[in-house]
Amino acid sequence: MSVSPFVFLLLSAINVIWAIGVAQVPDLTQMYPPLGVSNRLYYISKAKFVSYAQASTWCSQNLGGYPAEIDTAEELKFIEQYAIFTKVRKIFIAGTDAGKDGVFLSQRTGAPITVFDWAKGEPNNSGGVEDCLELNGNKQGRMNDTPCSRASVFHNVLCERDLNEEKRQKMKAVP
Ligand SMILES: [Ca+2]
Ligand SMILES: [Ca+2]
Repeated sequence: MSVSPFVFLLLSAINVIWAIGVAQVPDLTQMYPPLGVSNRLYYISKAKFVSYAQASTWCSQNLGGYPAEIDTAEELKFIEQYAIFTKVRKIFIAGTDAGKDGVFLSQRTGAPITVFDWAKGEPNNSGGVEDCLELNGNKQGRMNDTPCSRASVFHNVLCERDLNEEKRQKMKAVP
């Protein structure tokens, strides 16, 4: 049986502490094994949420991250593999086109999302209410536009914490 190199990047609790310097032992029963690469940490919740806002809160309360923002094609390829690994069907990531249909911006920073890998037939803004983004772990990890909040639609969330960005911000804060 061949083992993908991807599997070796999945982190144990000890490695999460080492990688991001969290003071507390992360509760790994609440998430799929976190994934670490070049000073960035990714983790998918086991909990499901009916709104993006709830999902975003979960990210910050668990390991201090935010719903993952896709910045490059490499990053997208990487987290698609993670989504496929977990087999989770509906996974929130950052991005909303509530302002202008088809123009996706990060909820956290307002920066445009420019890298996409849509599932077949997407984005379709089904029912005119699909303003958020998800990855489908059952469709090669590809993207779909999905409702940001709907009582009957449950999403897990893929969170990201970027230590490079945190370091840059710390340096900027020094007078
Ligand atoms: Ca990112
Ligand atoms: Ca859709």
